[in-house]
Amino acid sequence: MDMQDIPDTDPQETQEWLEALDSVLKHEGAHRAHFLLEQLVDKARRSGAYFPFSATTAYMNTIPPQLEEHMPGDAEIENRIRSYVRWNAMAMVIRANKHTNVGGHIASFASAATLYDVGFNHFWRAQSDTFGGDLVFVQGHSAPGVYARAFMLGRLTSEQMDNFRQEVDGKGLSSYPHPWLMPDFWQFPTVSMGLGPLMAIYQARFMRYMKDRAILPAQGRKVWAFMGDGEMDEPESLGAISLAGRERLDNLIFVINCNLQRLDGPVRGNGKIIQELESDFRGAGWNVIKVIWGGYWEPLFMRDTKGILLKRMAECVDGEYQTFKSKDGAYVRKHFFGKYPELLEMVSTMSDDDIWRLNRGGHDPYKIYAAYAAAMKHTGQPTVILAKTIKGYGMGEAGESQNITHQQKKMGTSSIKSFRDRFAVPVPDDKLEEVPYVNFPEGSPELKYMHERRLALGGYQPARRQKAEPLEVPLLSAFETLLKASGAGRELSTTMAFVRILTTLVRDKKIGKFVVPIVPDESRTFGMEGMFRQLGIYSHVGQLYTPQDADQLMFYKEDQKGQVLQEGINEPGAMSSWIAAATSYSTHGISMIPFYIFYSMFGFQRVGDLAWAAGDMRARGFLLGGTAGRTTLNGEGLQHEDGHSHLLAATIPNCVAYDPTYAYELAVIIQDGLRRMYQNQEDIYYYITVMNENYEHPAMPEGVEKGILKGMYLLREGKAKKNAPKVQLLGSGTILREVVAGADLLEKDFGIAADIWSVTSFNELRRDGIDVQRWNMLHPEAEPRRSHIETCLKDREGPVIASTDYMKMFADQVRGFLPTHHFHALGADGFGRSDTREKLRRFFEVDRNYVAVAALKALADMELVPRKKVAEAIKKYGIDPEKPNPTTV
Ligand SMILES: Cc1ncc(C[n+]2csc(CCOP(=O)(O)OP(=O)(O)O)c2C)c(N)n1
Ligand SMILES: [Mg+2]
Repeated sequence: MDMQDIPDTDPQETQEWLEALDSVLKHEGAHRAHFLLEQLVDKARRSGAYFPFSATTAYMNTIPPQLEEHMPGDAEIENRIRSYVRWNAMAMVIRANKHTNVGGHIASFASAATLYDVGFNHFWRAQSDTFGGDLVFVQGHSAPGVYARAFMLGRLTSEQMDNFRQEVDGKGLSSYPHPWLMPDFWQFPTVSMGLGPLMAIYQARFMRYMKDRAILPAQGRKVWAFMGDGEMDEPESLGAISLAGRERLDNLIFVINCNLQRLDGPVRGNGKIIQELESDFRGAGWNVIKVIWGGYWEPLFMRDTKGILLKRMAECVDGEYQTFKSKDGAYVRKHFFGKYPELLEMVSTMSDDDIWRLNRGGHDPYKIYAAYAAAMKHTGQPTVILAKTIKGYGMGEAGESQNITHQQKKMGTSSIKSFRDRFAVPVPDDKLEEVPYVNFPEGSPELKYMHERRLALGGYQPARRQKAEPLEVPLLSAFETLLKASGAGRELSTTMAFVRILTTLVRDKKIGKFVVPIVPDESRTFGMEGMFRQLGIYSHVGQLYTPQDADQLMFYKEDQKGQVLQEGINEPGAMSSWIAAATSYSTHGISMIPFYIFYSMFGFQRVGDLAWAAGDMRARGFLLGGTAGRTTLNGEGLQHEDGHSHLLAATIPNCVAYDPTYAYELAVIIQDGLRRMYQNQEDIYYYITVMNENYEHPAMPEGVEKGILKGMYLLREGKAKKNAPKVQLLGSGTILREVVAGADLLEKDFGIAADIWSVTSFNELRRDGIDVQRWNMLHPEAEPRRSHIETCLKDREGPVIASTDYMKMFADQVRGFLPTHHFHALGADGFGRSDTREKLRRFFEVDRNYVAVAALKALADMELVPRKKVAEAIKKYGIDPEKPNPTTV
């Protein structure tokens, strides 16, 4: 039973208890009152009484008026500024949609204007030479309001405003916050709902990691994240709040704009989103500040001695609250106050207009200021501010509180007129049609005020730093041991080679401390447990227990200065940590070098949208897809064997992906990645697959570095007799070794000369091919350029056979850029299954025998060998021609 449903069977007794409490509050304070109440509840529970748990408080503002910190500054001026910002935000959307259909949103910012305004005027400190700045995640659909303010401050031109959502010809403004598109303005992409809240939590956590490791000074910086109430239904939005609570991230402030609506309709028509979120966040250990009612309600609360108003407020559901604000004062009188005669009496002297003016907390700058000030001061917990607002505030019949409001991008002249009147914007009637931008003249008190407020807070926002001090990265020779042959009988996997590289890097005097190893719960899988002890696992509180393995060399060491981020079984969280580290050059002006290693199957397909956001954010760092390949992970199966992560990586334009085979290839790739990202400061990131199959590694052949980086190089020249038929065999990852074995079979059994090419990146070969093809198309009369793959193969004879441990589509990417059309791709299409590597390679038809058969068939198609040779090989290698296609079984 809810509190409000329990009948008061003895009001006099109730009154006595309440008076006793009042007296304690008055004479001994809130702490004492809290203590007594907890004692009472505890006593009752221990005596066997059943008290249902309630994580919610009354449907009131958390901060009572007498404890509100008063807003400094000039409220009148701020109000005028806000009105102009509102108008310009609306105008830019309407103007953009007059001659185009580019879309845009008015209603979201209309509901959030005051929430942003108070932040910009009083709280958000810019980054400067001496201060790191607060980080503000702006809600994606509120972007027009942020542009409007930047325009008034002279940071954007009216031409740019008119080019909202029209970026192609230059001088445009992106629809939403996208650092990729506006690299000196937006810091955080937020429009894919849920990612903003999740990334903000890890941003705050990473900021503390940097501080604990003495890389950043303690400056009391905050991460502010704005989000919609509908957005909170995304699992990503709430999924990490317990981490923020557990780690007591008091540098984090969420502001949830509870306008009660999402795109289609109410968020919780039959309930109350603010109450629901309050219990979620309180349960997760957050400080919750509800900003529900505006100041105009206060006289009514004073008269609500019997709590009837509060009861009415509590029993109303959000669907009703929304409907009230789509009507008028008379409707609210009848349907809200009208339910109880005492309430009707309470408002009897108020006009309908007075009733209509009863405001919501999220539209009252004083209440918002008080909430923000309290959040800034709160220690030991993250804070969430739940602000109740009205969607489409000020849009009147064109959208205020209406279900259609989210997508409203046009307003009729009469709605524009009432918008103008409501916010007193000086646009004459004959200009209304045009919806002109408004601004305060140079030297006006308002414009001065706007600039002064920002200067007092260190400068303008949003603003994004594009470069940091370059790092001095090690030369390739630092990884010398990996460039040499591993030696007879000394087998290792590329994962082990990677761990050696990482170990070398963390020991590097110049950049070692900037390296951030990140793992979900898989360090032991990757052989990285040595780093636990060596580097320590980051924990803000250090280690409060003796670890079970304390007597061992590589014990589980948690440490406040720990370098490893061990995220638990939480790939989205680990990815968000990686993003925070990979963008640290911008957010903190210090380049960090994150290496996030994970089960490749739980990479791109699990956190693909974050990987996309990372590209947008111009992240710089390394992602390592461990235990990669569909046939290489012995014995696992359908959910673990990755045959497509490279294709997913290819969808991200600035992600450079490699599938190396040998330790020296890995060393060359990582060294060059360090050079490109941290020395040259290119906005790219790396995805590298590493495998767990142990084998011997050859020494690096002379002069192959360039080829490794471009995507392919000649590994071995065909050895057969001079006039023998020739084939070009391409391979990547562990399957390259099957290709080598296949070449041996071709030479030994059929006298065919096979040149072997190690393809480190089909993705890069394709990008290069497309680029060259495009240039040649547009320069028909110029000397044609050649792609790297064409340069490699142009003077080589025979068909091309490419084999990988990924879907055939992976190798097939290069088909269009070859000098020959005789091309065949082998790959592991279909669901994985558990078995040994040998069996799986046979099953997926990527083993050495299939390499040989595919090569012979391609030669037969070119009439360079008779067809019967192919049949012979099929028989010789014990292949069943009637075996079903592995994709189908
Ligand atoms: C992952 C994802 N799904 C769907 C959308 C499309 N979308 C954009 S805004 C919106 C409604 C947002 O409602 P709310 O979070 O309450 O924000 P408001 O505009 O009300 O402030 C939706 C569904 C999106 N941007 N991202
Ligand atoms: Mg909403």
